[in-house]
Amino acid sequence: KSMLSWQRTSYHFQPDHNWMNDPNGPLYYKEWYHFFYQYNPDSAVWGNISWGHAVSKDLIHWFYLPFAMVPDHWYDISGVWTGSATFLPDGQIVMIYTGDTVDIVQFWFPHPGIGIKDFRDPTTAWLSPDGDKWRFAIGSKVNKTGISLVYETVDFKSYDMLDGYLHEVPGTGMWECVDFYPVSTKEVNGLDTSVNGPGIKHVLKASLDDDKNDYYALGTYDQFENKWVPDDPKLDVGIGLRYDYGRYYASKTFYDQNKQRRILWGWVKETDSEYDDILKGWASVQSIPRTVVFDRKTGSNLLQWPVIEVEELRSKSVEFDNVKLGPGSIAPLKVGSPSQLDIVASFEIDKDAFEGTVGANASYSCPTSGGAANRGKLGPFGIIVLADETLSEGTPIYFYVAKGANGKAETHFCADESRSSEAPDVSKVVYGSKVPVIDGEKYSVRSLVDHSIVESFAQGGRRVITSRIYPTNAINGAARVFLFNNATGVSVTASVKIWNMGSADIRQFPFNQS
Ligand code: DQQ
Repeated sequence: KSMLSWQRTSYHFQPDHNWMNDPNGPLYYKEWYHFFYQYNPDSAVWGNISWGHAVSKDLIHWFYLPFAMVPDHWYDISGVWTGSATFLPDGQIVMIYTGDTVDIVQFWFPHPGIGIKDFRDPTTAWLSPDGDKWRFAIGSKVNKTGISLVYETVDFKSYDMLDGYLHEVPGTGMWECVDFYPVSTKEVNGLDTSVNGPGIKHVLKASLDDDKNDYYALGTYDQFENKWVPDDPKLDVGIGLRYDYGRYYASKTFYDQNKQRRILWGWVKETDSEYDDILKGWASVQSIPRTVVFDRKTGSNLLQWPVIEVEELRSKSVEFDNVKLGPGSIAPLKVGSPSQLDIVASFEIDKDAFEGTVGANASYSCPTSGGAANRGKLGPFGIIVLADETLSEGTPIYFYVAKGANGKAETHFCADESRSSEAPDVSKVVYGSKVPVIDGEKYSVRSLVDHSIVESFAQGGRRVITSRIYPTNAINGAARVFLFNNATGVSVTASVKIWNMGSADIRQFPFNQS
């Protein structure tokens, strides 16, 4: 255990020990943020699923509380699965969740054409157009078509299924952990789940059981027809945008009425072996909660950003301004606490060389183009985190600009895990996607580094990549940070600010203290 103990994160939420998965029923109530999570009280692998519970004043420092729910009724005896919270006008809170019965059936309201095991994870409820009924969605599938169904209720005791589907997308398989919420196209504040009307789009998110990623799409919700229609059918749920192009699943938002914002939680799974998880005695972390807003610049994306409270952990900072990086160069950055950092970096590529370059790896794609070692005319360039002195280990987070013969440029944002660890039995892939870069914008990235997790946000949160990595040399104080430019055809100018990050205080609630 001690050999692997450095892998524990210092400012991400995780239980003291054992297995955790999906975030459940997050909410703000009587001046406390409440967080619930799928939890196995007995071991570091999935099973005996109960609801763990923790509270916080700031979403960073937490007190663990006793379990909120354990499998103790016939309808959830095999597990208290994922669910969501709804506030009623009289101040009551309703939690609706999926119960797993003795024969591993997710008991709810049987529906023709739908398998009894393919039916789960109710959303937060919203009000029907006339305001007298509650509605919520669940995820399911019919053959290989992912679907979402909507139920209506007055009292959360009896329910009617509405006709048809909220939405369906062929070929996407089972939809888990559906999320459905409004975003303002005009203002930066978040919206309560029941809000609809002009200047509002609705986000529909599904966690695809088949490929274990969270896909969202922007669209319009017709509450009278109870149908959601994507803005762009090519970017529909499950075939278009992801919240995160790394390790991230079963996410869920809630409206924080305290600060008028919508906050996204997501489960970050281990990518080491189950054997290592048992040795460590724990598995999984939650991402740093993120605020979610509509990207008014592109009109076609969400922006995700770590909640402002994480900045409370920032301490000493160092700045490196206008660092010139010639083609094929690398520059070490001296930082204080290299395994706990908040890094903000921006890059500009030499204008004349950029414009003079025509046709540069137009078919580039992060997952398949050979990672940060593959040099092109206009990329890759970026930062390397959790590296050791000799770069035998390190994780490059980078941009790669591709340019078609027509002179049109496209930017890719990637994270390359292939040299992140010398340990056997850990998954090491190259993550990433294209990212829209608007005229006048620099290439910009923010990375939160916390021992074995790196969350990276490009272009103000238009694209996000979470990496779960297990270095063996680049640990604690031995880790290093580098800037690099592996492009062959351009110089890059980088400006970077790096903060040391303190640790979050996460412990049992002191019940015995007065
Ligand atoms: N995890 C829960 C289910 C959900 C799945 C069970 C997603 O409710 O569909 O632990 O990770």
